[in-house]
Amino acid sequence: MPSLQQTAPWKALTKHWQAIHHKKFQIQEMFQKDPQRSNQMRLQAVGITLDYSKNLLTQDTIKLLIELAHAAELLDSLHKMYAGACINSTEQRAALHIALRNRTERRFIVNKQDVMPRVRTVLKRMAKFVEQIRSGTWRGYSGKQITDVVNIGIGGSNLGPLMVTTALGHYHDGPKVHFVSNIDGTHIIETLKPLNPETTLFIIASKTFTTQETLTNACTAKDWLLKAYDNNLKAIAYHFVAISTATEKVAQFGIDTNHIFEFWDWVGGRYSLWSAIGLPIAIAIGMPRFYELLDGAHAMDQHFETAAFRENLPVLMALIGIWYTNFAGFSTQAILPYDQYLCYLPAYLQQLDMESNGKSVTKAGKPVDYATGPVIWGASGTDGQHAFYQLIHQGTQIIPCDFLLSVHSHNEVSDHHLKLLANGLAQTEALMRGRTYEESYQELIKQCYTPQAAAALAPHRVFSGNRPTNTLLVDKFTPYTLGALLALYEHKVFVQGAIWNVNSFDQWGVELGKQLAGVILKELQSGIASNDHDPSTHNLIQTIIQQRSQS
Ligand code: G6Q
Repeated sequence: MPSLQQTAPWKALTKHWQAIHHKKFQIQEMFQKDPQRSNQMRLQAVGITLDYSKNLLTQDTIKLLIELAHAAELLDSLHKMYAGACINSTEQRAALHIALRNRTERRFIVNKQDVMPRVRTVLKRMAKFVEQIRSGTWRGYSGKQITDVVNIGIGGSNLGPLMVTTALGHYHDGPKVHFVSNIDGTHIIETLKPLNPETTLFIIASKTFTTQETLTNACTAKDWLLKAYDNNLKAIAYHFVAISTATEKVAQFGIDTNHIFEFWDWVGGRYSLWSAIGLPIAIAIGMPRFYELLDGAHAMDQHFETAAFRENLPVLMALIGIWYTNFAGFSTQAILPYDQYLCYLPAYLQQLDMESNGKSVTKAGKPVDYATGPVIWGASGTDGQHAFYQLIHQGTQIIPCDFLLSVHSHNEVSDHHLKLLANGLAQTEALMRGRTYEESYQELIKQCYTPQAAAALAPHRVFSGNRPTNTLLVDKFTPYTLGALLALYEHKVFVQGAIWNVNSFDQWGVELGKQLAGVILKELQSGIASNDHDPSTHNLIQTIIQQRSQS
C-alpha cells in the first residue's frame, strides 16, 4: 500500500478542498442549487437518522473520500477485526468488542478458539448476580439488603458504565449506583459519606488489577467497610465483587474468587462496557434492558459490516471527520447531545476517540506525515449555548459539531422538549446561515438604533455562518438506540484509525506519566526531592515537601 498522502484520492481531495475553499463554497447556496441535497445527504440505519447535508462538502467529496477508504484498504481492516485477527499489534491482541454483543450463533475466533461460549457464560453469571442484588436475595454481612452499589474503576473501567448508567437514568429501578474513579480522596470520601456500609456493595472494576487509582480507592473502601464490622474479614465476601482479567491479583486483594466476573485481553478498556464491566449498568436497569443495549450495538455491528460505504453510517461519519481533519485542517470536533441524560457522552467519546487515534506513528512504527485524531470535546445542550457556543459561532476556528437530538423525551413535561429541540435545530441552522453585516445593521435600525450606533454595533453581530454540523436524530434514547449510537461512534473511530494506519487499540501515551508519578511519589513520601528532575519539577516537589512538613 503506498503512503496515504501518495494515493490518488488523497491528492485529489487536497485539490478538491482548495477548489472548495477558493470558490468560497457556501452550504446554504448548495441547498438552493441542489433541491435534492437534504434528501440525498441523509441516511437512516438502526433507528438513527444522520443528516450530513449541512457540511462543507458535495457528492464529489463523498465519492473521493470513499475512494480514499478503498485505497487505504478499509474493507480489509474491517474483515480482520471481525475475524479476530491480532489487530492490536503492539499488545499482540485482537479487538473483539463486537463479540460481546453478538446476539447470533456466529462464532468469533481468537487464537483458534470460539470466544462466544465464555461470553455467554459470563452474561449468565451477571444475570444471576444482578437478579440477586435487585431482588434483595443477596444480603450484606449483617443480613441487610443492598441499597447502594459503588463501582470503583477508572478510564475504560469507569467512563463507559458511568455514561451509560447516567444515560439510561429513566430506566433505573434497582439499587442506587455510584462511581468512584479519581485518586483524589475527595471522590471516595464524598461518595461514601451518605452510605451505610451494611447496605453497600463495592464493584472493583479493573482489567489489569494493577491500576494505582483503583487499588488505592478499593483499599480505602475496604477499610471503611471493615471499620463498620470490627475488622471482621468475613464481611468482605458479602460486600465486594470484582471485574477483572487478573484472577490471582483479585484473590490477593482479598476478594472471593467466586465473586469475580471475568473478561478478556481482547476487550480494550474503552471498549469494555459491553462486557462484565457493564455490571453496574445491569444492576441499575436490569438484565433485560442490558441485553437491549447489546442488541442495539449488535444491529449497528451488522450494519457496519454489511452496508456499502455510501450507505454506511460509521464509514460516512468517519470520512467526513477525515475530510475536516486532513484536508480542511480543522483540529477539533464538538459533541453536543441535546439530552440531559447524555451529559457524560462527550467525556466518554473523548476517551474513545482521543485514546484510540491520538497517535503519531503508523502501525509499522513510522512517523505519520498527516494529522490524526482531532480534539474531541463538548457538553450537553442547551447549557453549552450559554457558554462556549460563542466561539463556535463567531470564533476564528471552525469546529465541526455533532448535534444529537431525540424526537421524544423520557420526561415530556409541559413544552420543555419542544423548546429543547427548537434550540438544537436553531443552532444548526444559525451555524450554517450566519448573519451578514447588512442584516445586522437593518435589524438594529428596526430596533430604533441611530445609523451611527447601528454601524458601530453591526460588525459585532455578524456571523460568518457556513459552519459545518451533523445532526443525529433518534426517536428516543432507549437502551437499544443508545447501544446503536455508541457502536456507531466506536466504528467511526475504527474507520478513521484504519485509514490513518494507526493502532486504535493501544494507549502507550499513558505510560510515561505513570512511571514518573511512581518516582515522585517515593520522594513525596520520604520528604527528599531528588536532583534527577528538571528544575521546575524539582522546585515544585521541594515546595510541596516543605509546606506539608509545616502543617
Ligand atoms: C482504556 C485504557 C484505560 C484503562 C484504565 C483502567 O482503553 O486502557 O483507560 O481502562 O487505565 O485500567 P484497568 O481497568 O486495568 O484498571
